[in-house]
Amino acid sequence: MRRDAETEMLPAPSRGIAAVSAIIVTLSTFSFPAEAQEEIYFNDFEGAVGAEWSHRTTDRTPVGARRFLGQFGNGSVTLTLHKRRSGRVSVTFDLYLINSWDGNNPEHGPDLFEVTVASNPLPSPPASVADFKALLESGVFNSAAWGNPFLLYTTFSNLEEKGFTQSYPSFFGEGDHPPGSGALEYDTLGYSYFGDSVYRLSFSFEHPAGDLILQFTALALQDMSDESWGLDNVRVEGASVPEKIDVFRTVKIIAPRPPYGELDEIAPGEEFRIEVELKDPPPPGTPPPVVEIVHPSGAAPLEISAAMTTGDPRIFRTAPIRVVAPPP
Ligand SMILES: [Ca+2]
Ligand SMILES: [Ca+2]
Ligand SMILES: [Ca+2]
Repeated sequence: MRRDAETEMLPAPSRGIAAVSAIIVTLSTFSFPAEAQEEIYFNDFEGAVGAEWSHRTTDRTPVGARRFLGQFGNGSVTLTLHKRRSGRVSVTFDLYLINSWDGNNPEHGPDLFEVTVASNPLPSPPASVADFKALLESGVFNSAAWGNPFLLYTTFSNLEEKGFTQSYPSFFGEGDHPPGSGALEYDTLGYSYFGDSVYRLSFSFEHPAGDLILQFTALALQDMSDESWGLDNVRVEGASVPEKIDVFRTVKIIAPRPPYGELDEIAPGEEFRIEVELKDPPPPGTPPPVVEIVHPSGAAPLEISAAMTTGDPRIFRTAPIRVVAPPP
């Protein structure tokens, strides 16, 4: 893939430099190859649980002795990760729903589970289930303008014995499905009070660089002995390569006589170089970018494509470019 470096030239000044009088280098479309995904985080909770989790309780399932994060009742558990690049994030995890989750049943439920991107929050998060439901019904909770912070807001039911329906795989308020709809496993973990279920949930969303905070929340549950939950096999993948570099530390024109900076005037016959310094090195194996300079008159007295190379992976510099006078 070719990397382009855009340049613009200012109109010729009045002081009589005939050809190229001033150059401003913007390099606004300098870009690297298509983004790849890499694993940012994985934990199956068979070993240690680190400080990235707000709660570090673990338990083992009665059948299979699978170790997982939990058990939890009402409230939130967060995972905080440092994300080096902006771009698409993919999250996959197994949700263990233990004992008598009642789904949409209005008497014993609704038994709600929510996943949000807490590092990209709503302007004013809902304070209660009722507020959240009002937000849901307003149709704005999933606004792209808010960065799609709500990945999941739904109910689950383990109560096929009583025919209690659940919202999943729809959002709460948008569906009424049989217990266990969409489950990876049903009644496999060995819990005796109306059983259990396992859902493998995957989400993908855009997120800026910086801390990524995923928040897992249960709402409106009965006691922990009645219904609880846990997490297992949590995997987070994120962009390993930026789609576009917009992190120039400096862009300058280097010529034999000072001073030279971002904006400069260069007379015919003079040589100059363009140097770009990035804040971060580009991915290994990335070919050098190309800078293009075209005279604004369209007469193309200075039409140059110059590869930029140096020994430092963060610094690109053109070979000397000679300014020539435009044709009469
Ligand atoms: Ca496990
Ligand atoms: Ca229950
Ligand atoms: Ca319940």
